[in-house]
This record gives sequence, structure tokens and C-alpha cells, in this order.
Amino acid sequence: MDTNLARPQTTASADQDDFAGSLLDGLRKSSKEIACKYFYDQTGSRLFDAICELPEYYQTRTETALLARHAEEIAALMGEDVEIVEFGAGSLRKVRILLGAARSPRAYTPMDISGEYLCDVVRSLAADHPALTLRPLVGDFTRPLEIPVLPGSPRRAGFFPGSTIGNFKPDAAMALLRRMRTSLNGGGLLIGVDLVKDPARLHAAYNDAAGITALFNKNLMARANRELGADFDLDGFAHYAPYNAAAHRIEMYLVSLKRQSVNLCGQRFEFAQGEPVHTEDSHKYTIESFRELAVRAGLRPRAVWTDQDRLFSMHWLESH
Ligand code: AVJ
Repeated sequence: MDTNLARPQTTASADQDDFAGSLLDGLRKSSKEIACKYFYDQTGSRLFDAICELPEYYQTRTETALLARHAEEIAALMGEDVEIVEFGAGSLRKVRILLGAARSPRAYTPMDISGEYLCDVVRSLAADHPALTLRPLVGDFTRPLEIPVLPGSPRRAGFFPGSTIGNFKPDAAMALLRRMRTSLNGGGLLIGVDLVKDPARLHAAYNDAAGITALFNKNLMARANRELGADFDLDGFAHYAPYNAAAHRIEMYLVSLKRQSVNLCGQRFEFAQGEPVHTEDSHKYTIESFRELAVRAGLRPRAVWTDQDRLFSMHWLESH
């Protein structure tokens, strides 16, 4: 058995079972919606990994290159003996770059809502970093975050890559940054943020030619069929992801292609022809507008890195 691999703990805030409740609530609204955090079951996490490899989806490769290029400088800002806490850890590919440069990191605490997936990826990280203390936490980082303090209470560095912050409306993003700040006990936060740019480029990233993003979007309904015995007709809905320039965000929908009804948990839901179900927002920022948001959350922007084409940004924010 791996000695450094703690069994993934389920935080008090874990709510994988809440899918049914959230779905029922969302479909009862006059503007139907499904919360985007439910994308990430095992299937959805793997589909998201496939999105990250798409030619149109510049975000992952741009951020990974930024991390690799500035790893030494980031490691110096984080300091020695740090506990790296990752919010929404996913595949762990990016943190490997950080861990490679970090100065005798004390521990790595990845948090993710997808428990099975987290188990898989943490197991393989453990094999590559046998001396590192790993503390996978299965849970929802949007809930109040109580991360148990390690012996010796090492300084924390938060890691929140991938522009996941973009899934929150600016006020909610600010509130989430505030909660993260609290849970970091005075440590800093390294956060990746997608930037505003040519709408055509943004549109292409969420409307890929291979149709993987459409599958990812429809996985919400496929998941309801698998887990809750719902009878969504996946061909009866279209993936639709326009860029709303006035709100600086991609909006993602599943649009009903016909008048239809769907059975879910013993209830019938009617969909009009052309009716949208909102599934995700992905907000884009300028470097300045994101810094303003961070300041409102009580964080101090200390460093920022961006690529030549200004596609993506990484910010180091301090909390003391
Ligand atoms: C993981 C939230 C950053 O908004 O770009 C990718 C999710 N949705 N394609 C994003 C996503 C459609 C992604 N985030």
C-alpha cells in the first residue's frame, strides 16, 4: 500500500447526492437551468480532459505553458514547506508542474467533487511523488471550506487553475475568492483566468468541430438518465454556446428541438420547441477587471503572467 496516500476523505460539504434535488429545482424554474458543477461525474471529467486537448480550446495549453515558463518564480513566491491546496483538482496535470518546481513542499491537498476520478489520479501522482503527503478531499469547494490543519500548520498556497472562477457571476466569484482567502490562513492564491478576446476565437473554443463540447454539455442529461433513471432524449436537444459580449461571457444551453416531455423522479417536465436549458456561464476578464475583483475580495494582486497573444492570465494574489 502507498504509505503517503491517505484515503480520500469526504468533506462535510460533499453533496454528490444533491444532483436529483438540484436538477428538480432547476427544471421547475421558469427559465430552466442545470448547475454546471454536475458536469463532472467520471464520464464528464473524461470529456472535459478531451476538451482540453482540442485545437480550438487554447486555455489548457496556454495556461500549462505559462506555469512551465514561470514555475521557478511561482515557487519562490510560494516559499518553502508550503501546503498546496487545489480547488477543483481535475486531472492533476497542472499541479505536477508546480510540484516539480516547489521548494520542499510539505503537502498537496487536492479537492474535487468527482471522488472516483480523484482517487484514480491521486494514485498515479502518489507513485511519482513517494515522499509527498497527499490529502485528497472529495467535496464541493463552493461550500464553506474547512480544511483540517496539518501538524506544524504549514503555510498554505491555494491553486485554482483553469479559469473555473469564470463559472461564477462576478459577485459570486468575489464571494468565493473571499472564502478561499479565509481557508488559506494568510497564504497566497495562484489563479488562472481566461481573458476577453476576439469573440470568434471564444466562440470556436466552445463550439469545437469534433463536437466534444456538445457531448460534454449533453452529459448532464445523460447523467440524469444513468443515475436517476430519467428519459431525456439526447437527440432532442441541441448544444448552443453563444458569446454574450455585453456580459463578457460564454453562455451554454441545451435547447429543446421539439415539444417534448421528460420523466424525472416520478415527475413530468414539459419542454417547448426552442426552449433553452441554461447549463453554464464562462466569464472572461481583462487583467485589470480581474485585479479589481480580487481587491474587492480582500486579496492583493502581487504578480501576473500572460502569454504573448494575451489569451490567458495567471495571477498571484496575497491575502495578508
Ligand atoms: C472548466 C469552467 C474552465 O468554462 O471553459 C469547457 C468548462 N465548458 N467547455 C470553461 C467548459 C465548456 C471550462 N471551465
